[in-house]
Amino acid sequence: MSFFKKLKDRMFRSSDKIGEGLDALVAEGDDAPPATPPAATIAPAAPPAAPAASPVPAAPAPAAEESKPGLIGRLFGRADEPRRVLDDAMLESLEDLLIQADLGPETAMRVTANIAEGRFGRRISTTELKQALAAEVERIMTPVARPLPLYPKRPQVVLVVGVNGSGKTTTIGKLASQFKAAGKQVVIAAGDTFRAAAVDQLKVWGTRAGVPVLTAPEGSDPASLAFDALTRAQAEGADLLMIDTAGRLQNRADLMEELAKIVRVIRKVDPTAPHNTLLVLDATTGQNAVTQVEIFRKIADVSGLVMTKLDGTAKGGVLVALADRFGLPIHAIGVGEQIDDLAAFDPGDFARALVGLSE
Ligand SMILES: Nc1nc2c(ncn2[C@@H]2O[C@H](COP(=O)(O)OP(=O)(O)OP(=O)(O)O)[C@@H](O)[C@H]2O)c(=O)[nH]1
Ligand SMILES: [Mg+2]
Repeated sequence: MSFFKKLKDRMFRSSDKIGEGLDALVAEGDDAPPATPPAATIAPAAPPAAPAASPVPAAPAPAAEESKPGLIGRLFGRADEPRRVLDDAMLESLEDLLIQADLGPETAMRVTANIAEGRFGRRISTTELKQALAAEVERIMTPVARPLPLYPKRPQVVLVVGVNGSGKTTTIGKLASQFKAAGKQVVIAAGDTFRAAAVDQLKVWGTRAGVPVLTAPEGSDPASLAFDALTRAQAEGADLLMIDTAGRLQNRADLMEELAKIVRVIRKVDPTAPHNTLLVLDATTGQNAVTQVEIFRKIADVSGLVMTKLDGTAKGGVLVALADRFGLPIHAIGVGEQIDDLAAFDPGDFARALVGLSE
């Protein structure tokens, strides 16, 4: 199965939400009788008077070959597609739809304005609208789609931060497995010394990935574990050290101090560490992810994002808001709980999956 197919299948809830929303949006203002009996359309055709709400005159009648289900129409398979004049009312509904899909008000407004440009007053089909939206989303996402950079510096230290349950430990396991498969020597430090279960969970992932996990007794200082782990990773000539952390955002001052101390202490071993600080975000939290980025950028020097749980959420659109607002690199996306359910972020695939377009 191609990755696009997998992504689209997994992101079905976001895709459905936006895709179906766009279908309904166009169908509800469809101003032309369908070429086939009405049974073929999902929504009842709107009365012909609908475009009267438009403050601008309707676009000139479409070319004859467009309105007839002729050869061209059949070739492109769109003869029956509903069309609607892109007017103010439709743009407003589009903006609302994008806000509901978690793109956030500012991004939704900008995207809507860009879609209006050059198309306002024209009769637009659902496919054209989806393509325009996908192009906008892809344009926003392209600059941030960057895999985790690998430096010649050994060991490269990757500090992984994020709120409770966002998927830090799982993501470390998945990343470790990918880097291991790519021939890198990886070490994991179980810096979440707060809970014994967290250490056990990381050990399971270490075994799955075939990567050593360095641990410390429950309740011990995560900074001293990080120090030991980096010293050992250096001695062993490891390529990559990933440090897991606890995500107790309930107590921001504690967490801030804990992360700052980890950084301070590992810099005694390597003044350039950490080389990356990955913020792991849970897509199901929607707009809350925006707040999390703001907070963690203050607490830690976040260098990139991983968005988890894009499978089975209708809130995947928040990734567009994050890209538009912060421009932080998106290194990978999580689309499931298994070891190979972490993918490089492909802006084109993501955009098409998000709006419900096929490959
Ligand atoms: N569906 C899905 N579940 C995920 C994904 N990533 C992580 N999870 C699940 O989310 C839950 C929390 O993941 P963890 O990796 O334990 O999260 P954490 O950030 O380490 O959590 P704490 O250690 O409590 O701060 C687990 O049940 C994971 O299996 C994903 O991409 N998709
Ligand atoms: Mg964890």
